[in-house]
Amino acid sequence: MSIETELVDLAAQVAREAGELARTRRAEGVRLAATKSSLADIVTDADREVEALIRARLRDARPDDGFLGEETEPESGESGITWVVDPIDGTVNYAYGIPSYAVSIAAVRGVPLPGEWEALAGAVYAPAIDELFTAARGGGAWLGDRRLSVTDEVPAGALLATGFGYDPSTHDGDLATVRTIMSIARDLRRAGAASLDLAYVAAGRLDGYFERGLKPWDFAAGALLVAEAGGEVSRIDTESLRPMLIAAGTEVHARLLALLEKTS
Ligand code: LIP
Repeated sequence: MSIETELVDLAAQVAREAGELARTRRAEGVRLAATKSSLADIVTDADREVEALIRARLRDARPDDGFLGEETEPESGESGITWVVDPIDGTVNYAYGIPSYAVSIAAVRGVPLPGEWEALAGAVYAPAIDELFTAARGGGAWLGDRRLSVTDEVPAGALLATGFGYDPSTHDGDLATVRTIMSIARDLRRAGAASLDLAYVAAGRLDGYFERGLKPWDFAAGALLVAEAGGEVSRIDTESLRPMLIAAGTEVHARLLALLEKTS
């Protein structure tokens, strides 16, 4: 068995178990545990409990790997592989009871920094609708047993998704970017979970996605899904505090990149 297959099987198994815990806690009622960068940037007890479960399962299975998660301290490992984890991506949706949230688990090799790491495997699991997206490097992207492919033709314009940060002072600039991007769009979606936006690009449910200021755990797994589904993923303004991530099929990616480079 290749390392990529071993890692994606483990990611899928842990994502499912973690997703079931998140779904159960949601049904029981969610408690706000704390706020982070702003009042809008929340963490719930479930976020912390789910990350603890994921961390424990991965440590039991692969004790020499590193861990980089949204809610706990990073840990380097000896194996050269690091797990990049968002226990509940779409936390605000989750807290409000909107079913658009996901467990995102990726395994990367090398320095665990975007642009330096080599993504080997990823799983994005949406427990509320029981959809598990997976990808292993070189093995394609999958929704269950259905192989995924990005779109390439957008005769009516591109169906795009984006998101906004928790810092209200960034909203004017992001909305100005949206205004520019609408010149190539048929419509825009703002679903609130980057990992699912990226999974939907991989599945052809969206023609493209762009967002500034994502954290590594928001996109580590979803970016691999898009690449393995034949799409392109790039980051610009990487020296800024809020790099821009772009993901789409080749034609829409080129159009997005041309427009977004002008606005950066
Ligand atoms: C969220 C992202 C979303 C973005 C939100 C937030 P979280 O991650 O998935 O795309 O627009 O601002 O960053 O905080 O739910 O893990």
